[in-house]
Amino acid sequence: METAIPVPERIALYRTMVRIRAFENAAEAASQGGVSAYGQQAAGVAKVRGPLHLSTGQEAVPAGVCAHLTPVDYLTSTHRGHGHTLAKGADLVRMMCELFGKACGFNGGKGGSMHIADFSVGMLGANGVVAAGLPIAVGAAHAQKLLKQDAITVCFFGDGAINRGPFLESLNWARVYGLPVLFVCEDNRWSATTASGPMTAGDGASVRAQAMDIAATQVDGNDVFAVHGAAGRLVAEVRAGSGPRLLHALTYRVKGHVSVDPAAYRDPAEVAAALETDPIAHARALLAGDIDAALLEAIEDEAHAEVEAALAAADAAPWPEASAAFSDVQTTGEGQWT
Ligand SMILES: Cc1ncc(C[n+]2csc(CCOP(=O)(O)OP(=O)(O)O)c2C)c(N)n1
Repeated sequence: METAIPVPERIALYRTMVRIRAFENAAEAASQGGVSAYGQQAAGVAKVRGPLHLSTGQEAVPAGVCAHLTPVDYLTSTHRGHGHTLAKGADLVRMMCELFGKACGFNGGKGGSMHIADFSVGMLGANGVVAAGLPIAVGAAHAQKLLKQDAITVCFFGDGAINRGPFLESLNWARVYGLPVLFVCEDNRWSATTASGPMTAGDGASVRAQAMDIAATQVDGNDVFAVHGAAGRLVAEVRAGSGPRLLHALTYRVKGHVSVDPAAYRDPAEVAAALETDPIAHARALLAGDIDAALLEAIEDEAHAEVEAALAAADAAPWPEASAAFSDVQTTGEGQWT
């Protein structure tokens, strides 16, 4: 373990992971018609509609990386962005409201899971287009450089995204202009229903970055303390003016591609082996010697209570006004209800 991390920071990392897991479990249950991930199933009305891409089992990556960021740093996310958004400090109740389609959500209830953004904490947006966050991050980092800001940009993307053109274009641009950006590849070994390995030439994100003269580090993405250590070193370099860096975090997508995907195409033995490396259980084991188990349980209880309150608040919150349907969307003419 990275023993140099002070106890309060290790507890904070644990809390971040537990909050992400609690939020996603509850959102998944709500999408299936359950009122709570921890209570009984409800009558069956789905409160969350539309696809949910869950980051279950990947919580250590956003927790370990975002612990080094401040609200003025920027972050771009993916279609699997709940963890990134929460770790960056976005309000959990407003996130749940957005998933419920309510007016109090970050996008007034019109965007849902894949469009959550919260500029007040530097979270520039989830994105349903694979690899689309990369050029947005580089643009944001270029603005930071031109404006001579101290802040940096962090860009999360999946292992599938490295096979799309924007990955090459963005890393090239960032290196040529020496931009303050940390690229973070969350390598969960799957791209929707396809295993990433057999469709990826070479050794993946870090090796491709090095080929473009961008220093890269590979890390166990299920060890939050290792991620924290590696990300801390890279973030410090980027802040000091090194130009871009890349963190390649090896993790695993525990659930299906989306919440309705049973992932029957996977070998059960592969999933079972991955569950053995669950990042929350792993952190709990590493903390056991130094921290009272009762404190860790209290952190989990707090997270569950916070999420239950968010579910209740989102359920009770008003729907958007019909008149809001055409606000904050692209103008393509005189849209109106007929
Ligand atoms: C440009 C584009 N192509 C295809 C899709 C369909 N799609 C959605 S997620 C996904 C897999 C992405 O894999 P990865 O980047 O590894 O992220 P992960 O889902 O594993 O987090 C695909 C192919 C898309 N959304 N955008």
